[in-house]
Amino acid sequence: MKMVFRWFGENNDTVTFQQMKHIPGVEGIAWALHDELPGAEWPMEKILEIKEQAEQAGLHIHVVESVNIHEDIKLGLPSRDKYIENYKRTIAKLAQAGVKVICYNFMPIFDWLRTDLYKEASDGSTALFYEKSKVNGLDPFELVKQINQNSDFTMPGWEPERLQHLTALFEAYKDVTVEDLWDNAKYFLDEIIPFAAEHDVQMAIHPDDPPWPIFGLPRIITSQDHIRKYLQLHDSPYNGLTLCSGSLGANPDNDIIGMIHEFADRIPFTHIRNVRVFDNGDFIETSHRTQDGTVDIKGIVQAFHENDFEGYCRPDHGRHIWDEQCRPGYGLYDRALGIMYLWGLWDAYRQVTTIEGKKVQQ
Ligand code: DNO
Repeated sequence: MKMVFRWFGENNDTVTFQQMKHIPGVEGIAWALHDELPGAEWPMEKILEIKEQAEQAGLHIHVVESVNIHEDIKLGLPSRDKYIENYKRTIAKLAQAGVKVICYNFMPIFDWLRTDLYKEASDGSTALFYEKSKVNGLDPFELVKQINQNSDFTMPGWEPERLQHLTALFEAYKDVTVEDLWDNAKYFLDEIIPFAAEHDVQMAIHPDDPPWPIFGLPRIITSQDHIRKYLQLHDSPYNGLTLCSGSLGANPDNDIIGMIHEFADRIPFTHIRNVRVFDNGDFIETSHRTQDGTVDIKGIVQAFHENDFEGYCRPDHGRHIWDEQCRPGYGLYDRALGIMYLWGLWDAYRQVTTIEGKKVQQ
C-alpha cells in the first residue's frame, strides 16, 4: 500500500509539503490543476511545475485527482469528441510527467454533496454532514449559494465558474435517463481506455458521493452491481476503480469488503474514511477509527491486505479538530491521525519475520 495525501495547490490548501512529509509513510501527492476547467487540455508547463515542486520536497506525483469530465461528454452531445480529444492529450502529458493513475468521476453537474460543512459534534470538533430531508426539500441553487458562502476555499466540484451555468445544465439533463448516462460512459471509456493503456495510465472511477441520485439527476456509480457493470463496459485493467469507503459507506447496504475482494485487481487507488450513518439516512463524517462510524475500516484494511494491495491509498476527509483553520474536510490533523490508524491496522496484518537477524515485515 502506497500512501499519498491530497493537495489542492499552493493557493488553495493550508497543508504544506513539509507537513505531509512529517506524516510517516506519505510518499506522494494526489493533485490536480484546479484552475483548469473540465474539458481543457492541461498545459505541460504547469504539470511540470507541480512535478518539480513536489519532487523537490521528496514527494511523487503518480496520482492525479481529478481530471474532470466535461458535461458534454456525460450528456452525450456531439461536441463531446472535442473534449475527449483534449482529455487524451492531457493523459499523454500526464503520462510523460510520470503519472500512473487518474481518478475521475461521472456524476452529472455536481461532485460530492453535503448540507453542512461544519456540523459540530459533542466534543466541539466539526465535520461534513449530510441531512437527507434538507437535500430532498432544497432548491439546488440555494445549496450552491450556501456552500460557496460558507467556504473560504474553492471547493472542487462546486467551482463558481462551473455553477454559474446551473440553469442551462439542469435544462440539458432534463431528458437524460440513467440508460443514456450508461451509454455515454461507454462511449467515453471506449475512446479513453485504449489510449490510457497505450500510455500505461490507469483510469480510476470514483463512486458517486452520496451514492444515490440527487436533485432528480441520474447517478450510476452507486453499488457493487453498478461498479461491476462499469468495469465491464470496457473490460481492461486500465479501466479501474477508486474505492472510496466513505462515499460507498453512506449507503449501509453497500458491502465494501465484498467489493474489495471482487474488484481487487481493478483498484489502483483507494480513499479510506469513515462515516456514521443515522437511521433516517443522514450521515456525518467521523474519525477514521472503526468504532467511531458505521464503516468497518478495520475489515476494509484487512481485505486490502488479504489481496496484497499494492495500489495508492489516501486518508479521506477528516474532522476539523484542535482549532485548525483549513479546507472543509481537508485539514492536516485528523487526516494525519487517520493515516496512522491505517498504518497501524496494515502493519498489524503484516507478518514480521526475522531474516539474518533483522526484522523484516511482509
Ligand atoms: C471529495 C472527493 C471528490 C473526488 C472526486 C473524484 O472530497 O472525494 O471530490 O475527488 O469525486 O473525481
